[in-house]
Amino acid sequence: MKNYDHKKIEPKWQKIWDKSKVNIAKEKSQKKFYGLIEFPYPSGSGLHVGHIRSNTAMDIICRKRRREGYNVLYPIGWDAFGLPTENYAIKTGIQPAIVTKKNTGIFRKQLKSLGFSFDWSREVDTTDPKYYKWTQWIFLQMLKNGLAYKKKMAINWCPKDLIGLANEEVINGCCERCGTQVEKKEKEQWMLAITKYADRLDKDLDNVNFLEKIKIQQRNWIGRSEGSELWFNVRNSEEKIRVFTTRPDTLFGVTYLVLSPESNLVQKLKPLIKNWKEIEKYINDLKNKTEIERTAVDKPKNGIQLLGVEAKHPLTKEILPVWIADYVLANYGTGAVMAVPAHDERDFKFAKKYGLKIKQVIAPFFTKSENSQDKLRSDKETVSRKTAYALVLNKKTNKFLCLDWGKFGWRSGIIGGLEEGENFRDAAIREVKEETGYINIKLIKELGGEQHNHFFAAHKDINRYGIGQGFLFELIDEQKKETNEEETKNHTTVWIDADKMESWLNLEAFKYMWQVYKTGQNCFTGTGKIINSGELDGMDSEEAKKKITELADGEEKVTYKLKDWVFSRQRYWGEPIPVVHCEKCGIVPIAEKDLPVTLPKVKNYKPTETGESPLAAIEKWVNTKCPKCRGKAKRETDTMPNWAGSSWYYLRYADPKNSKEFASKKNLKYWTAVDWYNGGMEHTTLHLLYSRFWHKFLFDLKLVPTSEPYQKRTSHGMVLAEGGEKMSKSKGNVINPDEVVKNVGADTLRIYEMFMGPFDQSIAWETNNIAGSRRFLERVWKLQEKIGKVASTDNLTILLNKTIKKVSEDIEEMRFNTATSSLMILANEFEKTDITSIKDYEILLKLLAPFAPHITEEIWANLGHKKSIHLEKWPVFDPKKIVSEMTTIVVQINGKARVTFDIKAGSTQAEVEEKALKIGDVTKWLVGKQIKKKMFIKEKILAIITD
Ligand code: ANZ
Ligand code: ZN
Repeated sequence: MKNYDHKKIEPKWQKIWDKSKVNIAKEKSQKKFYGLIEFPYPSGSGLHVGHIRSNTAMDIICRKRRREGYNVLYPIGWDAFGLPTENYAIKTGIQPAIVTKKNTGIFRKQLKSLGFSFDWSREVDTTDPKYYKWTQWIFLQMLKNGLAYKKKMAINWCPKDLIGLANEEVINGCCERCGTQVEKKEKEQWMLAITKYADRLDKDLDNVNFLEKIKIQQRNWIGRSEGSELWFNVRNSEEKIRVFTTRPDTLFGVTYLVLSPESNLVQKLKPLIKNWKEIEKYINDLKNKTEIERTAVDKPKNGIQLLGVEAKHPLTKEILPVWIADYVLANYGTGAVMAVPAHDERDFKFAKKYGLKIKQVIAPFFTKSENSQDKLRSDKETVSRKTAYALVLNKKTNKFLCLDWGKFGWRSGIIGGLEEGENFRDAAIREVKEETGYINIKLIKELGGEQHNHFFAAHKDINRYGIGQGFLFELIDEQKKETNEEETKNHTTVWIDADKMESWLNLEAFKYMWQVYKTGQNCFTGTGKIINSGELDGMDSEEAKKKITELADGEEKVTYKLKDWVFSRQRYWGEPIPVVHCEKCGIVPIAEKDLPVTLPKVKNYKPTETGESPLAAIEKWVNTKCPKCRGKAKRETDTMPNWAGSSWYYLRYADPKNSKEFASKKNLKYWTAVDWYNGGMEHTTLHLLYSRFWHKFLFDLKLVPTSEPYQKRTSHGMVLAEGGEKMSKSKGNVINPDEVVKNVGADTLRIYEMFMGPFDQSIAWETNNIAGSRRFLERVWKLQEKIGKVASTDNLTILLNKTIKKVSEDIEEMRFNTATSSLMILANEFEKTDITSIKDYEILLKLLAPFAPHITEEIWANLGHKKSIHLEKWPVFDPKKIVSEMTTIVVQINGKARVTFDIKAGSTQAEVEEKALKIGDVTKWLVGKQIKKKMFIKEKILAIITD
């Protein structure tokens, strides 16, 4: 037999498949499957081994689907606009279109050498004017429908790349591409109103099958927030301060207001402000700080009071100071905050730092407990009582003084009711003395403010509503007096180690105080009962949200973190935005019949120093006629961001050559939505959101048949360089897939990348391990020598069926590594036999074919088959043949598990008993006893009861 020669086999079959058009998708009356991968950016460095990992994965899925009877579309194309190509053009003077053509040529050849079952007839290229004509057309529809607009705004400006960046392209205040510190620059920008779709982009995630982590990322990015808009009148002014709050229930706890330093209101209030010089300086100093620096949880917040400005509380009419502070952002909510330091951590820290008032208005409320005795009883009345709680620390021993309530089941600190005219603190001190005898204690601090507890008090036989407050004390010395028996009859005093307290305490009141003590946090951010809020006292805080909003004449509101999408770039290599600026008519869209607006050839690709696009310098192109009045007009010179073309490419695949529409209704109806889209986690927030937005817009225009583009979305981990770093040219650690294909073959590379580790995790490349994958394929090849027409053994039949099941399920769950390893195990077992049954071997080949399409096709042909293995039905397993051979029985004697043993699966009670009663560790429990009863649960338990 010939040796396994991948160099011959692989190109041979690639040619045959190409000719026979097996992977060309047609719109047929047959169930369809549309599998999608993120189309690559054809960079100058060629295909990355990471591309191969995700492409192979979807290739396997698509190949399996075809063999399950689906009509499959697995397309490929180029997301080819972008900075690296443009920067290369700047350096070399070579036109980006030419560079792109060269790079896509390289990518195409590389992808073809890997045997992916792409439908190459549907290739798309976002930089092809026939393609971007439709990108421009969709933009014009957005313009027509009020979703595209121009706005002067401070954009993120990279002083090195001379380009405006979207927020998402700024990483830790620096340019995503070059790492330079980003500056703010005012510029007229094209914007897309994605925020108009924010609610649907959030809500409709319920209806798609995306990985949970992907949904979470989308939701976080959209940042839906339900709350209320409330307002405060400014004294001696017509102005109002409007605030957005998620906690209107805390309105009575507002002790000051904070405006964003950039807020227009600050300018409007200038006449009232007495310290304007300082305010102005504060605002100017902030200009160089990024949003992230300003709002990061761990950064200290600072602010300054607007002296002379005072606001009126809408309900209490109290006068409140007004501040500006860095942590309040101009473009979120209303750009102003009502500060509630008792219930918001940021406000709390701020109030502590500047000595501002703190007023508690929500009491934590506990009514469930670990101790079932405390459950409220409907037959008992509720008696309300003020209660003091104390934790007493002995610093010498690091133990806390506690009470063990014996039969009542409580384990608490010191606890007791207030007497007539007494306050919480005095009651706490008195109770410590009376209940424990320790007389010399000092107050350290309050713990957590007012809290409410509703429970059944067994020692008094009533339901109790406790309004309590807790304190921390330290023992000054260990001097003690006699305690009164009446005071101590229900409990004993115990000292508990500090590190045992958390698990020892079982009263909610104390568990809460313990948390406050341990975390040092005196600000309660949860929900509970309203206090210190006039007529609303006693209400559930959740209920109070609506009520207070009404009382204060506010409005319920939903706010989103998502911002509108900055859609212009001042660069050459992007889709020209298809409008003109007419001296008379203003902004006028190009007529649809005149699309595409194509990119002119230029000599110099450098952005102009003003930051205009290089297009601005080409007068012949810029100067044009107004489509409306035929008068003089100038073309828009901004281009679209490289997220534009990728927002709809999956639609173009449905009908890539159409010159009348972006795709025909008929084809879109057939192929959309995409059944399964796999891509990187780095595209989960932006690309995924942008394309869902465009799709919904087109759906609203009735141009696509579904409201969501992708039914299912999964993600892959990256392939890292050896040692775990990112592969990069500068580090010289990039693996060239061409070398690997040449040396060991595409099939080996595919197997290696599937076997290297869990698909959703990033894995480091290890050249040494490739040999193992190659050896596996060689062994599969060698098995041809020992096949014959023999019957399979029972064991092999079981293993074969299990392998079919495993590989089938693993592919669906993207567990390609375990699928591959079970194929390896099967091949091992075949090697152990003298003659391998042809039938069994063929099943191995059929399962292996999606992973290693060339070698399996070659062997298949060697075996005499005329039709391609990739057209064979996907194997199905026989459920009867995969019952596991052995099962474990537990023998219980009088309710206690005594022995376990293994027996053939499916054994009867009689068979199990026979074996069990021969085991010494079973019979020893039965000596001299009468068996009264036996119970049997198949494949699990044999229970024996004796007298
Ligand atoms: C009063 C309050 C009391 C608040 C309380 C919270 C807790 P999310 O959930 O992220 O939407 N806020 C509102 N606008 C802001 C802005 N422009 N810059 C910074 N912070 C702003 O956050 C909403 C909360 O963030 C709002 O609710 C407001 O503080 C603050 F116990 O109002 B809250
Ligand atoms: Zn005009």
